[in-house]
Amino acid sequence: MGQCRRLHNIRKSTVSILVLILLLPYLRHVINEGRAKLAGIAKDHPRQLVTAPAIHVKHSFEKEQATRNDNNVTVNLCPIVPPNLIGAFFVNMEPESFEEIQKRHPYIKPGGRFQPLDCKSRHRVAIIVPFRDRESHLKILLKNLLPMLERQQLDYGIYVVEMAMPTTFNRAVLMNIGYKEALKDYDFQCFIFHDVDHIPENDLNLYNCQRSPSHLAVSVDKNNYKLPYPGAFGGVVALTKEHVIKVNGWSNMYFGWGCEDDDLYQRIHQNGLKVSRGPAEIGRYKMVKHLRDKTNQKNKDRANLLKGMKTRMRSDGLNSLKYDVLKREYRPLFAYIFVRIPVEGDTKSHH
Ligand code: UDH
Ligand code: MN
Repeated sequence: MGQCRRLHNIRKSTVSILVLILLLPYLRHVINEGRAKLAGIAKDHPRQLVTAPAIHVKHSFEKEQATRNDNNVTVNLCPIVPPNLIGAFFVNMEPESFEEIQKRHPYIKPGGRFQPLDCKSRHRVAIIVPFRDRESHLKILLKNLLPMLERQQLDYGIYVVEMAMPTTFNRAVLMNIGYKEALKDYDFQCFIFHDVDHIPENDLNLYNCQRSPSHLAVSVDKNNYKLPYPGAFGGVVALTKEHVIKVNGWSNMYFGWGCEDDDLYQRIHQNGLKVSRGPAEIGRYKMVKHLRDKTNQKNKDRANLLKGMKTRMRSDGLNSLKYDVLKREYRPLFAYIFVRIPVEGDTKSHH
């Protein structure tokens, strides 16, 4: 009897273990969903807005006053919290022609300039996009970004800065050029330096500037929505005009891939500023999948350049920027600036 009972128990436990093993994937799924819900992230269905907009709201340093728009009609300053934000939105990764995108945004002016119609924006923002041979990425970006910028009630302009071939790509120098060229058009106060392949997923990620420079691309799908390292400053960052001036812009010396963003991060800290970051569930991006570009190979010198950044930062940056503008066009959805930059990287490599 005792033996039978033991046998029965063994059978019973074998059965429950089997059942457990079979259920394991399902249980894991339930736990993950629970976790995701807690974090405000759900995977395959529309994500609900669980975080109040107030978290990421930034101060306005301007006086609240009625003013006049283009048609000379008095309008009020836009509300501090834009009223039409929707939080997480579905990203559409299919490229679409610029003409189709333009049709949905009839209020955008040549050069990709926009202002809210019924109120005066609190933020004059230039979005600087470093670019070479990524037209499909640009289409995906604009398609998803423009509606979000409008909902955020920004007074914005988009600057696509392309580097002429065959020089090795230099992302940072294009950022500096975008900054300078944008200021020739308008008194922008805030600069969003934006990789063309980073597609935002949440409109609570406000494209404006705060007292501190901020890292906006906090969680990117290619990094499993995790910050790759604590000092990461890649993808999309926001700096005021004053911040850019204070740090002498970006270094011009990083030809090829890597470390130019870390250099800027260190410039910020060397100049007594700090980087701020919003919550990961808001600073979410999808990166368009791509291979390494032939003219943007890993920069073998990047670690050394970064090591010497402190001694160079006062002389290498906005104040040493050299470039020729080959084309400057106010296209319907963005200002296009085509530039050639002197190839210090190449001349150096001859020695
Ligand atoms: N960019 C261009 N054209 C280029 C190179 C870079 O437009 O030829 C710009 C673009 O805005 C891009 C940014 O520079 O988003 C950063 O470059 P990247 O996207 O090449 O950098 P990332 O770190 O990729 O994403 C590095 C190569 C990864 C290869 C992965 C293979 N699985
Ligand atoms: Mn990329």
